[in-house]
Amino acid sequence: MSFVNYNTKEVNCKIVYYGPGLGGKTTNIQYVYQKTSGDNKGKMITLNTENERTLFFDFLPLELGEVRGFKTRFHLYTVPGQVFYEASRKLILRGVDGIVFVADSQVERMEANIESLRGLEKNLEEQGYDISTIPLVFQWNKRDLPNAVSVEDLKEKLNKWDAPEFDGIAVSGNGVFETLKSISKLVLMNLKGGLN
Ligand SMILES: Nc1nc2c(ncn2[C@@H]2O[C@H](COP(=O)(O)OP(=O)(O)OP(=O)(O)O)[C@@H](O)[C@H]2O)c(=O)[nH]1
Ligand SMILES: [Mg+2]
Repeated sequence: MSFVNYNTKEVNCKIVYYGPGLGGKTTNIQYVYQKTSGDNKGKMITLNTENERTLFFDFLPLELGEVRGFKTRFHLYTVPGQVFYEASRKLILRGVDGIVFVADSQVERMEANIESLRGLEKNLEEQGYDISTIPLVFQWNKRDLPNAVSVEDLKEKLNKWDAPEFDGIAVSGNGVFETLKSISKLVLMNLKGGLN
């Protein structure tokens, strides 16, 4: 749930990057961090295992301009994708305003994508959210790899809600800002009616 401060005219929104382990969630927000100027970003916080897997979360605060005179601040989080960190994922989803599902296009990760998405649906439901109404965007990541399945296949198996979707090669930044712009727009549209 976004936090609106009417005294300081600020809005804080929470965007969570969700998806299977090694899908490229951390790479997405690292790229955003690298390409955003210092005035508009805060410190990126990363809690990793020694082999660079996300242990608890990554966190990046961003300022993305004004909407109706309110300064908008986005807090980007990633969840740890490894299967056994379910409790952390639940915690990180609390108060979420928008979700980027980063799918791994590789054929051998299709089951992991499906399982992760199922987990997301369930975790949202437990917190009283409905995946069909919450702002949601898909990123088909790792399009550069030879074992990537077709986008049609990913769409059919994962995007039942016809949510916006983008091809990604997060290691080189392809699709990263398109994805972020799309989700922030959806979140702000959801919120706009409430800003007066
Ligand atoms: N070839 C290729 N590799 C990628 C791409 N995006 C990310 N990677 C690589 O995939 C590996 C995992 O990326 P991460 O961003 O750490 O994945 P994650 O989703 O945060 O993983 P967890 O934290 O374990 O959930 C890294 O070695 C990345 O460099 C991509 O588009 N193409
Ligand atoms: Mg990670």
